[in-house]
Amino acid sequence: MKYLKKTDPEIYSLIKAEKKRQDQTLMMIPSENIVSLAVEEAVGSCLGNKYAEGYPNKRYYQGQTVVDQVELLAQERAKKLFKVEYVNVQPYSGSPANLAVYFALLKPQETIMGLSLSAGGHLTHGANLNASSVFFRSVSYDVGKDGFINYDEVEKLAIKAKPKIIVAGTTAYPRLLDWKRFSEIAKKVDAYLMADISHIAGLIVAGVYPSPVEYADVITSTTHKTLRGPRGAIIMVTKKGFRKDPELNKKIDKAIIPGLQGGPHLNTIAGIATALKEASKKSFKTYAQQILKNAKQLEISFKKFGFNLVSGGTDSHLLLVDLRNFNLLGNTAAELLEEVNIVVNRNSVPFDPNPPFFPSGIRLGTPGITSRGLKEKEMKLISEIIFKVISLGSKLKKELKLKDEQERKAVYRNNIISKAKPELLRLRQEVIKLCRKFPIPKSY
Ligand code: DSN
Repeated sequence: MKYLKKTDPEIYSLIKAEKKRQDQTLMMIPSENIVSLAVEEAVGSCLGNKYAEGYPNKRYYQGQTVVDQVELLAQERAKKLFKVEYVNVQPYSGSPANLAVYFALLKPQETIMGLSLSAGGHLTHGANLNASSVFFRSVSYDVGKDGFINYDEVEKLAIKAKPKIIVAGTTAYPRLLDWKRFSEIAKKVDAYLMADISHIAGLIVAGVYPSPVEYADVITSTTHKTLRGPRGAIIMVTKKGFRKDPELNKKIDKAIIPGLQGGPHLNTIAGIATALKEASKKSFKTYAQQILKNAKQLEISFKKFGFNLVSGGTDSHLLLVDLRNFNLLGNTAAELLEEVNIVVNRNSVPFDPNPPFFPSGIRLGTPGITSRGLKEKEMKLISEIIFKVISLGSKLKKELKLKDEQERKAVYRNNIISKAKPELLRLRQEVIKLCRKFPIPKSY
């Protein structure tokens, strides 16, 4: 970064600081991951200078000979890897991708049906205030008391609400989705089935999580989670989708441009193409298998330490921990863990008595730490550190006689953190030592 250092030392030093933070931190937010330097180079390349509104061989500007090839390559790689008929690689990220599908297939105020935010759905699956519920009518299905989606309830709701699109997708649901059952329900009410596989795309292409390709009509995905690419998204149409609606690709292309977006970010598209090439390697399958093994080990260790896991465990890369038996808010737990360089996010749990800003749980996952090469042995150590931190927080909250309402205020949470400081500093050194032993890889 010698040019950046000279031109803009402030931004240069902020990037250096963030690099140091990432080097010394266990990245356990399940939607985050670490791209290779090859992907970083593609994203930082001169392709970002080019405007290319339209699609390959049908653009509105001149000078497209090279970028057309970039976009076509990304499309071909995605089609091959996901085994689908058609791919649009232009969405800027997951939210615009989902909105584009709604825009393509629905008239204003027609109905979409998705998993509720509180049960682990995404904002764009019809949550309050999101465009998906402002411009369309939205109804939500939930999980049962056991933390699993109850497909009989989904079916009942679909028959009642008659959605035009059923969204099968999650951001905080640790279990497998039953694509077949979703497709049967969609067929019954003549809805499109849209699978949002943002979290699990990498697991699907590696063959360690069931693919929705046989069952969904349309599939959306971000490219930066388990798929380990740059921040972006893709929309895919399956054979089944084309049988239902032969115009699906045209409708989606039109919804992206001119519907929602202008020029595609070709530097990102090149980064997506490179990540797809990396994900087609044999080593990526081993990586994805290890993501699952690591999550399973966390499940086993967490249970041993008395943590309550939503749904009792995981079939994927993520776990949702309900902290009510530790009498600690997700905020306090996540802030204490950040002090020891373990970064997770606070998260609502199903039927959470607390509001989303002060939820009762934390969500964590294994894609980022598996990219560094950590395995089951290290998961045991990490869960032990997490247990020590959270039980210390819980003990101090009791000793300080903090009421639940007080815990919502940063000043009181900081009291817990400052009392815990000596132990937190010691544990932080253990985490840094682990990070040094497993440095962030430059290539995959
Ligand atoms: N914000 C992402 C996540 O953390 O799961 C979803 O878009």
